[in-house]
Amino acid sequence: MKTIKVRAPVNIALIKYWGKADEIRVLPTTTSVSLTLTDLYTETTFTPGPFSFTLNGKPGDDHEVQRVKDVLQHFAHNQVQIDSVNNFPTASGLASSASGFAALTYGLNKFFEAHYSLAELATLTRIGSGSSCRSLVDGFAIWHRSGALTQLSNPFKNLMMLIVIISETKKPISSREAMKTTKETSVQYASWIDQSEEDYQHMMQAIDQQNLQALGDITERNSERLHQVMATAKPPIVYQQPESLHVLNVVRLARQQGLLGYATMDAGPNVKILISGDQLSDWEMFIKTHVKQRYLVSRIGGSVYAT
Ligand code: 2P0
Repeated sequence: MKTIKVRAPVNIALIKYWGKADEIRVLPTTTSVSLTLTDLYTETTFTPGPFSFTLNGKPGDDHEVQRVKDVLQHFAHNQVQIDSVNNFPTASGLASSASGFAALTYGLNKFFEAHYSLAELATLTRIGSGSSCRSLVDGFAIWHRSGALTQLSNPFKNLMMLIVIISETKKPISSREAMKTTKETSVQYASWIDQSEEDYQHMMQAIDQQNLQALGDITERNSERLHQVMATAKPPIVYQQPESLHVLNVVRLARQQGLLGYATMDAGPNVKILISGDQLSDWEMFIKTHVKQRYLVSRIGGSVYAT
């Protein structure tokens, strides 16, 4: 066994996953669709030695260590030092657990030479974080209700993502807990599932027709409905902050002025804007003029790999 290093990109869902049909096997109630962010990633180093886990240079807390062990127990060995570093704010709705677990599972497979197939890795990594399976493939990653993971190549060559950082602090409620509460208590949950299925069908058409406007409209509406269904949970779950709503308005304003871009939000206050890369400088200028928070820019694409 020798030291290896693995890099896994963040993935951002355009059709969101929000609830489990099977909590043990981590099967989703809806099919989700995502793209990876080339420039936002987790880099994890695997070194021979007694088990240890650090995240961003600090020993992982009990909860984090337990989740790592939940995945590690599926390998025949456990003698490994795992050091994981994110190049972006951790746990603020930027899908750090997805890139983190994708790197972990893929890396353990290489480090221990376990030879799990992609489908097996997807099944394993879901134990740590459901959405992490989507960081294992390039292009559009589709995580089906059945649990299967498929991939569609991305025909939109010029997509980028601009991420407005509203907050870098840890989220008040974990996605795992929040989606469970939403599923169990929101009267709108059944219609969220139905609508999500429709969104998925329409998105497949938009990708097939290379229709960026349709892709963006579906993305934005799916995200809006995610935050609506969360808000109808008991107690309500609210990740959006006033500054987030301001950025959503700014995106609408930019569109009225001819820019092409669509907003999506996850389990945190940050706003991700899917844009046409040839308008990057116009978008940057627009955001700098209307928004006081800092932002990150990433290219789209790529999947987990050993560096
Ligand atoms: C997504 N999120 O599709 C959705 C949208 C957050 C909002 O998947 O419970 O870490 O470990 O399976 O995958 C974040 O949740 O949750 C997530 P678990 P996960 O990207």
